[in-house]
Amino acid sequence: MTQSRRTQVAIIGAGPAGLLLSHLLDLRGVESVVLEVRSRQAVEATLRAGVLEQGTVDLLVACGVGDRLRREGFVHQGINLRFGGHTHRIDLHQRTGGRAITIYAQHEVLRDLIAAADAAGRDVVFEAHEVQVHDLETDQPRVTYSHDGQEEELHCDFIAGCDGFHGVARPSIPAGAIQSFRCEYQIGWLGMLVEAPPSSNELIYARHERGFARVSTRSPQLQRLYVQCDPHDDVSAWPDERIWDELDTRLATRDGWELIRGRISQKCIVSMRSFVAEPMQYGRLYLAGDAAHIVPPTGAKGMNLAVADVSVLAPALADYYVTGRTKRLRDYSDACLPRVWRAQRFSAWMTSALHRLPGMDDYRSRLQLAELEYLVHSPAAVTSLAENYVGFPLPSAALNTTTNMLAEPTLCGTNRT
Ligand code: RFL
Ligand code: PHB
Repeated sequence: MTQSRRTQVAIIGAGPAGLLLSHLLDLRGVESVVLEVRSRQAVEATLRAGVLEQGTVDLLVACGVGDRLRREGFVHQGINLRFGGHTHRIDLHQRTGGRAITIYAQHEVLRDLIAAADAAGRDVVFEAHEVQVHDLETDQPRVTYSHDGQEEELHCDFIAGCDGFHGVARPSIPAGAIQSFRCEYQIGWLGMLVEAPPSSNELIYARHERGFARVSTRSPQLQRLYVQCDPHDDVSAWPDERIWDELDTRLATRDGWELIRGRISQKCIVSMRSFVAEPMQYGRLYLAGDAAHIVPPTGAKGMNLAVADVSVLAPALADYYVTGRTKRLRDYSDACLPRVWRAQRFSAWMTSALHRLPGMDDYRSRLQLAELEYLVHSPAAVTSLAENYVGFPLPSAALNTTTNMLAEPTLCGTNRT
């Protein structure tokens, strides 16, 4: 027999978008249930992003989940571009009036958000299978799923599709109701975790004839390294010796800089693509994060965009419960898309400026070098790179995370516009 229950907002996906949305709603007195297909252990262990924009850090701190991030994250005031055997430091701090990025792994952010959900007694259902959304065009949508062999039905006022690029929310929208924009770059990144102290104090983005390479860090004992590869490669095509050879070649400098080696503990390959769904909503379903848009990881924007989306969606939903008005919800997609496209432009530009793209001939390779030479010698171009890389501030309303819902009349379940 199907078991039924009710919440205000059903959230699909316990990634950064879903877990942060649930947290921000809770602070505003709005109830939610998060449904996640994977186990808690898998969610807390999956390696992904590492670069948090200043605005993301500010929001996580303002909403009370930033203590460990502030203690354990590494604040970086610059990044290095390396090409032609030379390294050029981009001073993010100086170029952006004191802003910076923080290196703190995505799964650590998720651990902090899950701990906050536990502390607040919020409902996060891990291993929720066969999730399906229903009645999106009505004001009483539903989500069905199975959990522990039991069929479940969750009635709600709104559904947030925070289930990533391969989730179920976006494909549930009728064909023709949203427009998709996409680009496949036909290149991949092989990412590894290396048990060794950092080879560089700040991230290195290297452009080389043989392809891109990147040096990042996770802790005083762990490095995160990437090399451009064929997206169809299997990791078995990349034994350790090949990885070290490629990294040494692509990262070589004229001043004898050396990459610190260590045991490679994980390898995985990701394909570079860009995607945007417009609008990011349909009926009572709102898409956020990778469910609505993805970027190649070169610009380190994906998780930051997921955070920016829910920083708009949470107050819009809360506003509905306080005032009964749906205007901010109707405007959700329009409010998010300018930032999404700005990040698309920047990520596509950084990807094409630093990678060996398929079909790239000698002429285009020289143009790429000329672009980078211009960039590092032009204060205007450096400032443009820096302000995009550290990210644009979130709207100030997003940082006001403690709207006192209890002081206001609650119109839960009504349909006023
Ligand atoms: P996520 O993180 O994919 O979370 C979606 C969650 O939904 C679950 N799910 C379902 N649950 C229930 N039912 C279903 N049918 C479901 N289908 C899926 C999934 O299990 C998952 O838990 O999406 P979200 O929350 O939108 O967050 C997006 C970010 O994860 C992503 O954009 C970033 O990781 C991208 N990214 C980076 N972003 C940054 O801002 N800075 C970085 O430095 C950065 N580096 C990276 C990256 C992504 C990378 N890869 C692996 C593509 C580096 C790499 C290598
Ligand atoms: C990472 O540390 O994993 C990382 C850093 C910069 C990027 C992407 C990923 O552009």
